[in-house]
Amino acid sequence: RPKHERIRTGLSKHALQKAFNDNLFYIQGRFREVATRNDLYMAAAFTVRDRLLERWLKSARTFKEHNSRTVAYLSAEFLIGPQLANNMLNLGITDTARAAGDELNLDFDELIETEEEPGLGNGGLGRLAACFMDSLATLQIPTIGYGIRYEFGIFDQMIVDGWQVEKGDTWLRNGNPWEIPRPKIVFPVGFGGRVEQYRDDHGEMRRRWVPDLVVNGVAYDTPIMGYGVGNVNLLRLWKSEAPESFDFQAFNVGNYYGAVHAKIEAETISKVLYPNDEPGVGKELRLKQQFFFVSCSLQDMIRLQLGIAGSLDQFHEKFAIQLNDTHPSLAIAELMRLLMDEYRMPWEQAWHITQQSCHFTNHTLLPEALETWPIDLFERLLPRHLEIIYGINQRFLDEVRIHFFADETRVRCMSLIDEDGGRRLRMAHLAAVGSCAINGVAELHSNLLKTTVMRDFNDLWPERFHNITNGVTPRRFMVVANPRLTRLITKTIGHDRWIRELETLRALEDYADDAALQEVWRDIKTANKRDLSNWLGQQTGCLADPESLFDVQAKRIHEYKRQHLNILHIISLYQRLKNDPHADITPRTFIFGGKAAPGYFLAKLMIKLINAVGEVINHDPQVNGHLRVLFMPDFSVKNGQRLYPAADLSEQISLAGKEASGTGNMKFSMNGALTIGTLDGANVEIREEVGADNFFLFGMTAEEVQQRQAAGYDPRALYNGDIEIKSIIDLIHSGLFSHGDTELFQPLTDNLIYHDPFMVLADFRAYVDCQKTVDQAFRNPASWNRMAILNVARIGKFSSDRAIKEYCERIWNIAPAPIPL
Ligand code: DL6
Repeated sequence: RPKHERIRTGLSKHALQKAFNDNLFYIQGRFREVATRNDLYMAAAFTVRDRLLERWLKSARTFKEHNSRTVAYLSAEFLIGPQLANNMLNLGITDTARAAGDELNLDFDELIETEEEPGLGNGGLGRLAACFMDSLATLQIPTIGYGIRYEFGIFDQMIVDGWQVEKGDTWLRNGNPWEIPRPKIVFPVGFGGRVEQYRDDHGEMRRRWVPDLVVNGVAYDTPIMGYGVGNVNLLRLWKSEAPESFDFQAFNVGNYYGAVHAKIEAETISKVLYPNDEPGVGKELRLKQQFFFVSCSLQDMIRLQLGIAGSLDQFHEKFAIQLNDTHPSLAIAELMRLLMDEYRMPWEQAWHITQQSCHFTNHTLLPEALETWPIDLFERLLPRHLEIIYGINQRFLDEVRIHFFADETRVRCMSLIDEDGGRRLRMAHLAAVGSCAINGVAELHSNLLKTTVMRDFNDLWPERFHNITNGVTPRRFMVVANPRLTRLITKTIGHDRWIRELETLRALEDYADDAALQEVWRDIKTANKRDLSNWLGQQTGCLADPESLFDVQAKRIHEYKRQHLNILHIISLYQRLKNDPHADITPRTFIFGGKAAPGYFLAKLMIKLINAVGEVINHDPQVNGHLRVLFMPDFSVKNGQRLYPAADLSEQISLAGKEASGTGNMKFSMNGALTIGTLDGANVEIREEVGADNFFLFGMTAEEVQQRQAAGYDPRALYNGDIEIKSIIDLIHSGLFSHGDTELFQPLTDNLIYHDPFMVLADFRAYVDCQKTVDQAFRNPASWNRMAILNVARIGKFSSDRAIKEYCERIWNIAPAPIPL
């Protein structure tokens, strides 16, 4: 082989060094003496990327030759996190690269730290998609992840005077070494216009869409490498651009500003990621985004299938399309349109192919998050799709009428169109009707899905409903995030197969009582806590004592997740210490992390309250040896990787029935944090797995929540009847945490006293009592460490590898296509 090829693909230390120097010189155009940190990072990233490319092309060629069945994972969000460390791990070159870097006098950790992460998601849903991409590649399942290449991802969060301040996320400003633009893979996407009737060449009457705006979607590809295998999959994200013809037409008629405006409008589509928990925001653009990426992705799949098979008759055998929530559910109408209008398929055949191709995952039962679109807006943007949806609805409702025999109430409830108030299109219904499988993301959530929001659908098609409990990748969230623990586990159980077979961690159970292991375990935790404390000290100016209990709640800030329940508990401890400075309380550091949607007032006020309480407590010499409250700014995948390994206690305290699954709960537990949690989402299954003795349970069950609400929940009675609750809320109200301002937090305190939609006060007593048990438990390091070891030993079920195997077997009917190394 020619020498330059070896330099691009070789895995030896020498090859890596040579490639690094070449990339710095020839790609970055820099020599070492003047190279910036970013230049060095880019050279390292290109060096790693080169090594992925060869395997990627081999994978692509093999899949094409074998016409392998392929998963098309459609998701409006992919929160993939930093790529450098993860790709080195998956390639198996971490140690060699570190040694190569040392010899070149490079600060390896600094290079990894330099990487800016693509924040192309809000939280759980987008991160799940990324974990699934990792597992799909590792399990050798041919996959294309399709999404949007947002120019601005989730905002960067700063904390100014205790408030969240949003800063634009300019993640692309220094270049993105992982993506490869594909200017030749480009598809037109229409909007607006009208539908025409015409007679085709065979004399048949047909309908076609004549949009009045067309934008282009250009592909940007990121290779996704499996761990320890030759397989590399593809993440294909679409960027919107104006077609060139566009400007020329306008220029020709002398409309220069019109041309510029149209260009900007086209490019706006992939400009910015929207928050998923802010009702009523940016509606029209969001609908455009959804249609844009779905249409590009389907046109791409059709191109691939025609290239291989020459016909679309077997499209559903080639592609298993997974709709990640309702955001891509327009795929159902668009695939129908493409098959019928562009490829002249009859309705029945197009419907069969569409329904057999599509599968739908629901990620939330919160009514405000269930997407609906006003019909008039939808019709204005997608008139032909509305016609098709009416056609689907008519046939579907005929089936409903016959199945439920003239039950018009069901017809109204199940219709794709909500006729109450303004007419709206129900996206979850469209997704359910157009998919052959529907799944929830944890046992409890899937059951609630079947008995509440999708009850009628479950009555009609019980065989379509499944549960696939979420999972997360141990590669990123254990091996990359927690190298100390990784080494200890491997040494203890004598192999590193656990990294791809997480269930084998069970072998750790045998050592749970081993005093020597418990001690090393604790040392590692303390070292991780020290690292976090140092980092937080730099960020916030406030240090934490690594010997104290690190009590962490990191997730989106939302009322249903109940960060305010946590704050009420902190204030209760503060009160106890103020009333009795000798009160016997285990020293604790409370750490919060998470972003609030920019327009979600109460969530932003919760952030302010956390910081305000922290400011008072951290500066009160009477208590600050016991309590600390820190807010980690800008929670992200990267910052999460700092938190999970350092937590002693993981706060999973949502109101039962509200958190579909949660995945942070899994990440904490696999790093040896014990959970304090309600019976919500995947907490239920985590507790089953790790054992009730190794989990701090409190609070109402989902059933009790329903009963209590049905009986008429009155938070005022709790406020008036429980002197501790009253004194805490009154303390907030008194202005103690707001420099005497008694109004600042009133929206929050009033909300708790008069509405309390997420029953914080109802669960308060149980939570505080449970925290007392935690306090006692932490005083016995041997038994605490034993519990932590057992958590890790029994967490195997929550690997995303297990989840993906279940999707493959139960939903997609797809087998691995191994690419030899
Ligand atoms: O399934 C991934 C993740 C779950 O773990 C969380 O419990 C759930 O809240 C989250 N759902 C969303 C919903 N967004 N929308 N629409 O992010 O999904």
